[in-house]
Amino acid sequence: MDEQAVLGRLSELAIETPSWGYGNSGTRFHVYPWPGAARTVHERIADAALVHRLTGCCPTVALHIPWDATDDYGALRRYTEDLGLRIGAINPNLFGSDDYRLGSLCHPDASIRARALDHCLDCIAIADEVGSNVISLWLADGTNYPGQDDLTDRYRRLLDGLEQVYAALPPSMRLLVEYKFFEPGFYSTDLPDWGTAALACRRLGSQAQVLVDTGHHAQGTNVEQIVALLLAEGLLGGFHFNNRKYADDDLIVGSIDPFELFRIMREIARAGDLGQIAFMIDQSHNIEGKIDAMIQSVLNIQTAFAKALLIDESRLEAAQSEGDVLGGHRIVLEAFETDVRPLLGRLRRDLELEDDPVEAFRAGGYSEALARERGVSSVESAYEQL
Ligand code: RM4
Ligand code: MN
Ligand code: MN
Repeated sequence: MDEQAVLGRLSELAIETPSWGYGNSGTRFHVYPWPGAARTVHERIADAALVHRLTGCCPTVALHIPWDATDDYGALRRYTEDLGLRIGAINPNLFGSDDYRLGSLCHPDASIRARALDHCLDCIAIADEVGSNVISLWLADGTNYPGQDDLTDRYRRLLDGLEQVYAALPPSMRLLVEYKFFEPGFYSTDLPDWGTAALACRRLGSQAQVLVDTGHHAQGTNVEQIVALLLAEGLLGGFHFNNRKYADDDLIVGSIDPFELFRIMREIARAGDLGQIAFMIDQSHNIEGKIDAMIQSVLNIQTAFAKALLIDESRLEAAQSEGDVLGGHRIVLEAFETDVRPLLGRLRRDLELEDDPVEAFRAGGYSEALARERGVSSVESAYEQL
C-alpha cells in the first residue's frame, strides 16, 4: 500500500474513549485521587472532548449508566455535541447494586432478573435519546462455588434475558455482547468466552455481535485468532482495548505487549473495510494521570494499525503459498519494526495537530488548569466517585 493509501486508511480509524477512564478509580486496595480528575459526567465528557481535540480521532465517548446518569439526556446530548463530540456506546451497569449478589439477567430470582432487564430497557431508551446506536453489555454474572447454582439453568436464563433485550432494540441499534473468563465470579462466569458470546449472538440475530475486551482472556490466549474468526463470521462488533499482564488489569493499551496489539490490528487491516467495528478503550488509570494516559492509548492503537497497514500482503501471500515459514514471519516483523512516527506526524499535521499529542497535553498546561479548577477530591473506594 502506498503512503497516501495508508494515510487514507489511518484516517478512517475512530477510537471511542470511556467516560469512566477520566474519573478517579483504583484497585480494591486503595484509590489515589488524581488532582483535576473529572468528578461529574460533564467533566468526564469535557475530558473526552479534549482528547479528541488533541488526537483528532476520538469523536465519541462511551457512557456507563448509572455512573453517568442524568435527569436530562437531551441536554447532555447538546452539551456533548457543543463540545464537538458525540455520545457513543451506552453501557448498562448490572453489577453496582446489592440486588445483584447472585447475578443480574442470570439471577435465580425472577424479580431480580426483571429488574436487570428493566435497566437494559432504560439504557436502550437513553441510547435513543442521546443519538447512540450501540448498547454494550457486560454481565458480572457468575458463581463462586460448585453447586451454588445450576449451570444449565443459568445459561437458559442468560439466553432468555438477552432475547428480551434484543427484542427491544430499534432497527438501527446494535447489541454488543462482551465476555470475560473470570471475575467477579471465580468458579463460573455466565459469558466466559467468545464462543459463548458468539452462540448467543447467532441466536439473537444480526443486530447482536461480540465485543472483544483484550484484557478478558486467560494467559497465552491467541486473541488475534479470535478476532480473525469473528471477522470471518461477521460477528465482530467491537473492542474494549486495554492491556494486561496477569488478570483484567486495564492498563494502557499496548503498554505490556505492543506486539499483540499489532497482531490484532493486523487482522483488522487485512479485513479491509472497518465497517461497523466499534474501537473502544476500556481502561482504568489508577496511579498515572487520566487524560495523557488515554491519549497514549489512542496513539498506541494508531501506531499498531499504521504498522499493520504496512505489511506487504502480496509478498506475504507468496511466502505463505510457497510454505516459506520464516520468510512469511519476517515480512510481518518487517512491518512491526518500521518506525511509523514520521507517517503519523504527517497524518496529524494534515489535521493541524501536534506531532505528539501526549507532549502537547503535557506542555499545554491543561493538567495544571484542571487541578486548579477541580481540585483533589477524596475517594473512599474504587468507582465511588462515579
Ligand atoms: C468489566 C468490563 C466492562 C466494564 C467494567 C467496568 O471488567 O470490562 O466492560 O464496563 O469492567
Ligand atoms: Mn470491558
Ligand atoms: Mn474488564
